[in-house]
Amino acid sequence: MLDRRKFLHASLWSSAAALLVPRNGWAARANGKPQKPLVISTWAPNVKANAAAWTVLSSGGRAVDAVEQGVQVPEADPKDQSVGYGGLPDRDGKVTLDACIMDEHGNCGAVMFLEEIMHPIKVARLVMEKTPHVQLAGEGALQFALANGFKRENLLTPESEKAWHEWLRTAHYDPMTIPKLLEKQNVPGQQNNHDTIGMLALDAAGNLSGACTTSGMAYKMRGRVGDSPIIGAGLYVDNEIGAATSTGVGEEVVRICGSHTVVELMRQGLSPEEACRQTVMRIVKKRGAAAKDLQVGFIAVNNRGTIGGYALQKGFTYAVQTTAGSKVYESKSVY
Ligand code: SD4
Repeated sequence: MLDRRKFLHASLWSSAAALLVPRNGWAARANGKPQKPLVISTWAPNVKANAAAWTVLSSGGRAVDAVEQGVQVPEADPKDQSVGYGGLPDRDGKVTLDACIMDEHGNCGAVMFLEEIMHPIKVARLVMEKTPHVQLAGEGALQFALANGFKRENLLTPESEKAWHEWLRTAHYDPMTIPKLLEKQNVPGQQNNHDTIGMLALDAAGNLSGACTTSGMAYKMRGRVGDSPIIGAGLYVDNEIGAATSTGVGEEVVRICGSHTVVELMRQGLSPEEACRQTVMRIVKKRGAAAKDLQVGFIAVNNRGTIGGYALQKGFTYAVQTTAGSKVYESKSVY
């Protein structure tokens, strides 16, 4: 994966697009018709994930298949230290994964605290389709994956192990200092650790789905589960209205049922960007001055293909692909 800073610098067109394109109106405005198909993901480097989703969407496939395909790109990328293989471990040096998926019918599945499985999103989909449950965790999720033909793999790369050993020198957990530590260590491809992929798609039939997958906050306590596999927090889809997903400090997102809140605000008539902004502002209201030291970002799409995003801090980006091409946006932010 490209270094994020280099990626943004290299993609001059992307920031130009961000300036030229009205963030609220780009996708849906053509002839007043819904813009579809469409895929939107957290973080600029996920243009590659969008491209994988696009192969499904552009051939008339279902949104749920598109997001499942798309998020497997960072899951399998050893250089992406926030998702799947190569993810930064917990404080005990173990890579533990969280993922969920939700389709246009409100079906959903999730795995959390899952170890040694490269593609947690595929296991989440099987939870959705093959079990009477929504969520499987830890050992049970692993057993379910193995029973369904998944292979155990070591997901801790030498680079992530090295970063963990560096962290152990202080063993101080602070989500906002980890990015600085990684920069100091010059870990390739890693500018900050808020890099969960949340992906939302609107297919040619007008149906919405979403997926979210992560290795969670680096150096978290063993057993910690964030927002990403929690339906309503890290992801929510309502085919009548729209869909939303999040990245950042999961505890803050869970406290406000973040993605569900975004969708409910869109139901009240807000644009995706304004719904994301008002949801972020709930964190500001609850946390007061402490919000200045946190990062949370949301992206959303409504069922007409209008997109939006908003974050607490500067630096949050999102990637969009439509029939008009691929674009990267820098999100507006509170601070
Ligand atoms: C979590 N939301 O586990 C995730 C963190 C994140 O890249 O976005 N990491 O809280």
